[in-house]
Amino acid sequence: MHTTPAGYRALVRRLVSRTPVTDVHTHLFDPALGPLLLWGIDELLTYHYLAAELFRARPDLGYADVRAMPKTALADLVWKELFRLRSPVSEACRGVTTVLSALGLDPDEKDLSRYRAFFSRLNARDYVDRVFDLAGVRRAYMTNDPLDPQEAPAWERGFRRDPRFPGVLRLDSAIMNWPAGVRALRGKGYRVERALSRGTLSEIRRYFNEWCDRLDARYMAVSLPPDFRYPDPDSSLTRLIQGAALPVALERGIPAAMMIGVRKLANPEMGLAGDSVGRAPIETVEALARDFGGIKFLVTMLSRENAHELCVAARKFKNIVVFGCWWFLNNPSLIREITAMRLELLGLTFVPQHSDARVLDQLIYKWAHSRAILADVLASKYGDLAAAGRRVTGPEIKRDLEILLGGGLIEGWRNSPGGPVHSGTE
Ligand code: RAT
Ligand code: ZN
Repeated sequence: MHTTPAGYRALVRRLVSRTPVTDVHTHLFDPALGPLLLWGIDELLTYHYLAAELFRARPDLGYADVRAMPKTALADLVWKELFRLRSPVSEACRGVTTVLSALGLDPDEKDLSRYRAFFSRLNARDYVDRVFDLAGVRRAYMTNDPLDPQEAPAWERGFRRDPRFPGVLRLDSAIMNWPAGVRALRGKGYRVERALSRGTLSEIRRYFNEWCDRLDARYMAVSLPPDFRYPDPDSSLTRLIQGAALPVALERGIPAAMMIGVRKLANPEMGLAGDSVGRAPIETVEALARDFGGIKFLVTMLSRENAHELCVAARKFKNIVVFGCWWFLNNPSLIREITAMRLELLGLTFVPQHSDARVLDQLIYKWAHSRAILADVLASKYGDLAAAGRRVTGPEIKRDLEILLGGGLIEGWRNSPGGPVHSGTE
């Protein structure tokens, strides 16, 4: 009889481990896009989360010197510093360890030669099957940037899609730091000016629409700084979101994802690893949800304080779907806290996690680690519920997990046209 958290734990763990996951935000690519899909030991070890940790262990190293290192030399150095000279206890290091073990490798090799030999025998397409299988992932949404010179040509030529990799139009390169995107947009044939005239906004909408078509984009996404405000007539970014991105989301009936709270290049020397965190005003999210009631907003926020405020906002606006424990929140202690809080405030109406994987193999550890926590937190909730008199059965747990992990919360939405939607008071 499963009536206590401990009693539920084994059952829920088993069911969670068997539920296929739809990963709603990754930086992985359809294998048809060739070298854009990263995988293997050298990519795992040079992941920007680990690059940041290398400088913690070796503050004597120069940023530029590390940047100039060949990838294999950098991977060797990371292995030595973070895995050999110290125990790899950080989450990003533990992740590599989990991956190696899951692949049947000894995670305690002195150097990388055996790992490299192992990966050299694999090919990307077969390896995608193997990793999806090991990670229990059914689909991994991509992050697609049409202004990326590495990525765009393949889309322009066209290729046979792997349906496990749905497309997502990422807006940052076009609209961040406007007029930074003018040149690239003009290069693609869009008649945009630096001034955000009606004509320019209409051309940007044309860019979004045409690329949503080409990617078959399931949603549009942007990452936003903590000082992003709405309304704000003086901000180009706000005007571009309000006058170009959101009208396209509304017209197409696709969600708009906002990832809020990143302070880009707080340390420019570190590149991707140099971004930091800041708390954002939740009022902005609420005002957007109120004024664009016909749009489903997928929202994740980077600061821990915002994680709580976002739950409250989602209780007020039915068109906010909270997703994932993003980046610096994607650590076991915080995932545990945030997941419990979300279950308490939102029931089953949120997407507990996304992987943010940049390297295919990371799906294995990101999902193994998150699944274990989700299972424990859920088991404790079912135990509490049993104590209150309601016993949840195995089939009911399976149903709940499909709701949480199956991707239905972000898919299948049809925006209703019309004015603002208010959820009213509770
Ligand atoms: O988590 C990360 O890898 C970050 O660098 C970002 O990719 C972030 O998730 C983003 O999508 O902007
Ligand atoms: Zn990301």
